[in-house]
Amino acid sequence: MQSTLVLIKPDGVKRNLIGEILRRCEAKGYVIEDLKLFQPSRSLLEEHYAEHQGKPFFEPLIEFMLSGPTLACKLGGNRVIEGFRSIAGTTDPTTAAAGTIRGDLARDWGLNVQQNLVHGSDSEESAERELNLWFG
Ligand code: DAT
Ligand code: MG
Repeated sequence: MQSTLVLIKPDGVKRNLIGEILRRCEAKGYVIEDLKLFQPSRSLLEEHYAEHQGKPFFEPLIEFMLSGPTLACKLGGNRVIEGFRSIAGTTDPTTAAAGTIRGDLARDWGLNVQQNLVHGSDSEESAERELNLWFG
């Protein structure tokens, strides 16, 4: 069994999409192993997004993630890391495929950061690091 970190970002929480997004995870067959709704600190977010430090969208991304509570979810299942990213869709919500969380439920609001509802770990190494950060 594998586990991944899923975040429902502040846009998803504010838009009352927690139920819809978790429903899609469960309907796909993955298992919710832990849940935590809270406002992460700047230092947690900077560590979480460390790979993007120095990029032009880094500070807007952190500010967006500080704009309200996030739901952190430990999601489990065989190949869930790959599988959740597949049901989430690609990063840019405008072009994310229909049928995915981002493709069906998100769009570009014309802000300088992509408000794309969810985060999912991108590798086993990231999942272990991120689960420790958010649930450790
Ligand atoms: P993902 O969340 O699909 O793994 P990522 O790790 O490359 O994407 O980027 C993290 C977040 O940063 C992403 O969900 C939204 C934001 N972001 C990424 N690229 C961006 C860009 N070119 N402009 C604005 N925001 C961006
Ligand atoms: Mg990423």
